Amino acid sequence: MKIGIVCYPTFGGSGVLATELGMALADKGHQVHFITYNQPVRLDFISDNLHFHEVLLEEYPLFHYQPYELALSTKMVDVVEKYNLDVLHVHYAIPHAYAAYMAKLMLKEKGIHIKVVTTLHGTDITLVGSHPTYKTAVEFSINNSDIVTSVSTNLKNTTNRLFNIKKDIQVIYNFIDVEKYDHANHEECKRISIAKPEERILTHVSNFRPVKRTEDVIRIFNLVQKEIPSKLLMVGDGPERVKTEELVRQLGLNEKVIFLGNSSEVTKILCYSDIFLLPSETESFGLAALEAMAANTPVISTNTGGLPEVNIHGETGYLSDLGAVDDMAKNAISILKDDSILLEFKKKAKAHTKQFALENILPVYEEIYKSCYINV
Ligand code: GMT
Repeated sequence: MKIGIVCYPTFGGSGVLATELGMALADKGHQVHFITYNQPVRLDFISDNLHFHEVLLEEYPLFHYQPYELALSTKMVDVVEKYNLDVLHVHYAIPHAYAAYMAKLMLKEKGIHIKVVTTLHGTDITLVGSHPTYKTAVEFSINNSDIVTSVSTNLKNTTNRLFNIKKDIQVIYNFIDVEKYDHANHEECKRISIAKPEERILTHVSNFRPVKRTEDVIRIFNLVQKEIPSKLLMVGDGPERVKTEELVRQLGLNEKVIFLGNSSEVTKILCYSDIFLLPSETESFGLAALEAMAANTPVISTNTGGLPEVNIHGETGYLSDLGAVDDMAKNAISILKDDSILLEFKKKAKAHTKQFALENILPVYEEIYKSCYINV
């Protein structure tokens, strides 16, 4: 099939998932067209059946804000027409679902009937989408998508609670390529370059937005390192980074906390890790936690949003209430203090990821695309 994928091309989870999906579909012989304002960060190759179409914006003195939705829907129309696409799959409702609806209307005028699949990822519903500034348009674009999916049951329920949704939302969990992590663990894991043999390694990966509560990460680590010799790797970048680095200085942890910035080497970094910290205010799914588990890393997280669907309390890690820094530190210590306990959690974390394996989830998306194709 010929599939158009619209996403944010950044390090955020929705962009990562959309890119991995596109690459896996291309691998299976589908023709995939990414339509975004930059080449997606995880898109590491372009091939015969993997294309990237850049949405270009025109400067004009009258524009205080450039009309991205207009440029995006114009580009969608062009690409659907030129490459005869079968379906448009948009990730993150704002503004992608809205722009796709406009593209669909414009194409209809030309006698082309394209179906739109919208995948809800999280903050497009919880933090941004339900804000009065956007709510009406988000609700409209969800209700006017042909198929709507969400990445967890919790997100589906939240969407139905916050909006007046008139169609069924299908839950399709995020996925990972489990083998990619096995490979990194065996061949490229140079733990010794990060920590001394007796030190444990804790890791956090995010885009450092307030919702990630990166200062809680530091506070948890501060308590852990008092009991267990350890290092903390902070991967990613974003608005909270300066504040978080300041807290590290205040607590005298400069030697123990390493800020790595944005990285496309997350798989390699995770292979060093003994614990992954994710104390988010909310998390519709927590793809970063799933990636950590695939790399044999148990997760200490909050119990918010869809996290309990991914991280199993007492098995793949532990869940705590939002802001319960002491509890999260206590849980991390209970895993890290003993080699055999740590090994047991590592094994169970890895085993749990099998149900989120690419080969189980990809056919579900293919079925959805097929149903669009048949029902045009
Ligand atoms: O929060 C992020 O890291 C980025 C954000 C996005 O939309 O790019 O992530 C959301 O989508 C991910 C992929 O489905 C989920 O795993 C994240 O849990 C979700 N983030 C939140 O709900 C805060």
